[in-house]
Amino acid sequence: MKIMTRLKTKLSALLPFIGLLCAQAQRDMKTINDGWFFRKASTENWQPVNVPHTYNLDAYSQRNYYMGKAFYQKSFVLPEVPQGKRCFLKIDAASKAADLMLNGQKIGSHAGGYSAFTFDITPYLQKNNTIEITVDNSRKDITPISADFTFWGGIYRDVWLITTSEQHFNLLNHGSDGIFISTPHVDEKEATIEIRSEITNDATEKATLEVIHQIYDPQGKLQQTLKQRLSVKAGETQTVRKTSAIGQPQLWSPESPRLYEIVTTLRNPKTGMELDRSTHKTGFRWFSFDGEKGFSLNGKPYKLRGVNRHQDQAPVGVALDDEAHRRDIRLIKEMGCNFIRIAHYPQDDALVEACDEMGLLAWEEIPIINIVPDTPGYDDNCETNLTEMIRQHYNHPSIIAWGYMNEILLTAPGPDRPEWPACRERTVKLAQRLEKTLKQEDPYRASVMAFNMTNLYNEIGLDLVDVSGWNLYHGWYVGQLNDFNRWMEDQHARYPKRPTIISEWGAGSDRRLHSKHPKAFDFSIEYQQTYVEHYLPFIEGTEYISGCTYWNFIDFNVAARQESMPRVNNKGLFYNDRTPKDVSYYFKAMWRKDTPVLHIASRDWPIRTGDINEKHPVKIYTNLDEVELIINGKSIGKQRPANCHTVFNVTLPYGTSTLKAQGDKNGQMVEDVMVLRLDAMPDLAKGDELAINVGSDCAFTSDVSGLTWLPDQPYSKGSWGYIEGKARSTTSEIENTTDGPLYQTWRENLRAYQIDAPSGTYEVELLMADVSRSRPQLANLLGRGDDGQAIADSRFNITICGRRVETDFSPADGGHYRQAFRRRYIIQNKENKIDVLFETLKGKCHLAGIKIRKL
Ligand code: GCB
Ligand code: CA
Repeated sequence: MKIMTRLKTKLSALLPFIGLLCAQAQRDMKTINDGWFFRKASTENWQPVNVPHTYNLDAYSQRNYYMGKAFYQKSFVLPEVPQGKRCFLKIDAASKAADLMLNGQKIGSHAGGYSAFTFDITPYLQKNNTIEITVDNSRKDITPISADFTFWGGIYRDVWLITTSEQHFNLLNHGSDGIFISTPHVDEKEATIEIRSEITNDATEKATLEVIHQIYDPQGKLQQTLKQRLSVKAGETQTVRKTSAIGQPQLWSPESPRLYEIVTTLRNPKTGMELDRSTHKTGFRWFSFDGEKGFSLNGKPYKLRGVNRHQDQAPVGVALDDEAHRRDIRLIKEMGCNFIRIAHYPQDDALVEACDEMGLLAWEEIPIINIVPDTPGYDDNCETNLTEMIRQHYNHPSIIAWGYMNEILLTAPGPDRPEWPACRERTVKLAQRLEKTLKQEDPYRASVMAFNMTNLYNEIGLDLVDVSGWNLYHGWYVGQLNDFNRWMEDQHARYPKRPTIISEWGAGSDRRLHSKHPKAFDFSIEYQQTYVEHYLPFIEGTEYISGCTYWNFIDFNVAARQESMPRVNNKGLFYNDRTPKDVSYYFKAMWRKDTPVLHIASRDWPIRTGDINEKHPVKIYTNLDEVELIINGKSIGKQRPANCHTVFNVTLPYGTSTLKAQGDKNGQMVEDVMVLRLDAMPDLAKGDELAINVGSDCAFTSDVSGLTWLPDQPYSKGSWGYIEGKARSTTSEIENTTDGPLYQTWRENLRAYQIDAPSGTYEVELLMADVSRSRPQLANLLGRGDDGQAIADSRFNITICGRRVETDFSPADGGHYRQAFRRRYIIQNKENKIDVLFETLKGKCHLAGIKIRKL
């Protein structure tokens, strides 16, 4: 094989392994992330890679990203095969499934893309070693099988080589390290700590051993030492349980995340030699969920304020280094969150450790989403995934809840369908099984599930979990904003004892789209703001709601999603590159009481177009009582914000203006400064381009050309606009353009588009797309804004300034469905107006955009 010879020439690079395996006693851990070779099953070409690695960067450019097998290989040399030691290979995640070989022998396999797994590789080691791992992200028996995110394939977390002595803590327990710390009881006066450790003796003789736990307080002072001797037969694993009381525990909370450290060592009591060692952190806190009173932490009512977190970031997908995970927790904390839903799957250890250290309570879950399939092996795999998640992250004090199903009835057949009884039975049976496992594994945390907008969850018994999470998108996918309040009020009236949390709520936004009249599904920055400004006060003001997690922290990749930014779910409070959207400062203003927040919310809309007399809204997000706005050194006045925001409607000079917002918080002056630009309305006489986003209330600014397409308007004399017709829209992807949103809105059945302009020669450009054949959408899109069908098979004539430019024409001519196109016509305007007349022959004529320029 070609690769083998190539690998052999790299021997010198692999020498560090030798040192590792010669180390004395104790545990030796190192990553072996570098020096791998990779190929997809679809190609013969090996390429050198490091892990974390994903083979799905294609998800950034195509809907049908690669789903299938891929191979990873790495070779290394040992000068001598280790004696009296054990070697383990630990992989923090390989999606979705992995088969492992060492030196041609199978060492095991793992099913599940989001948790770690470990194998004892000692028996297979020799002088020259080759690890071969086959990864497969297409397996249908492994959850998730359907969901609104990309199933990134690859070894996308760390790979570890761990060497221990022959007596060691059990590293073969579902990816954990065999040490489990819990705090079954905590109050201000006293806490109980329970430490369970599993000790394995891999030697050929019985061993007398000693386990020692040293508990250090947050200041690093040794508080207690717990010891136990045991004797373990050859080849056996034994469990030692130690329980102890800690007086006056220093409590852990998001506001003061005080961690105790527990150093666990395994010794030979005769020689005193240390055999193994592992360090963990724990924290003392207690909590409860209540149907009337909501959540409480350490005995006090405590609103959970959080976001959901997907992990991906362009251009690396999910192949993230640890510091990226920690950076996210820092940003989430800074916004004022005290809570995170680690959704929809277990995430990197670095993330959960950061939650402990920086102070975020956490809900972590496994990805059982949309429907429970009737696939052999699926349920068993779900249970294993749940067990792995709990055992791997058991010791983290930040975690308060484990989840195992998300919107599990979303794509299930409805109760009126013949398949329903079987599906319902399957779903409830799996939930019951997982609930039981969860409580056996961890009786000290809450179980939780996320429901979507139907009461069926309660009716069929999926309310078996401790806490009902509601994913509610009223005012986005369905209904009006107020339906959200009504939904929760109705739920609470019906089930007053059920603890509830708003596990998802969110609206999409696209920096290129802006509106003074925002509405659901226009993807404007302004609608997302309107949406959150409605939801959050209700959540904050309603005692029985334990709290919320906004969907989502970031704009994240979904290869199959369409909407305004294909392949992106743009409900983020931050862009995918982690720069904040203005809206994130609303949360910060609402949630941070410890620091003044003052933010001019126009970073996402820094360039406006309009007349000199026109009023422009300038929104301020703040937690101050009063704010003054100063434009170019001149005060516009003071306003008192309500609901953490206020809007100044201002006129601006053309060009750039410096905006300064200022106020004081307890005598401390705070200010925020930004530059805003006002461009004059295009003047055709001067050769400006007049570009109009026909059929939309949104201004659209192309991020390629920087040109702004103005919102549409009805025609009035001396101006421009449409004559008759109806505005429509679609969420289907429009291809062949980077300006998709322009084409996703159009006006149909218009009689004319008219622009009053001085006589002369003009170029008139019409923007169109055949949108009649929309693509099937993801299950999540509950059908808002898809009007495309209405214009199927339309044919029409177009006449501009008396000249027929298109006859019996259809945007679908040539079979270019959903393809954007622009056509430019050079015309003579002799009557001080450009009128584009439409004459429908069949169906409905339509126009998505128009651009005029005088030559
Ligand atoms: C949901 C899903 C989540 C989606 C979200 C959305 O309810 O739980 O996975 O991404 O809605 O944006 O549609
Ligand atoms: Ca349009």
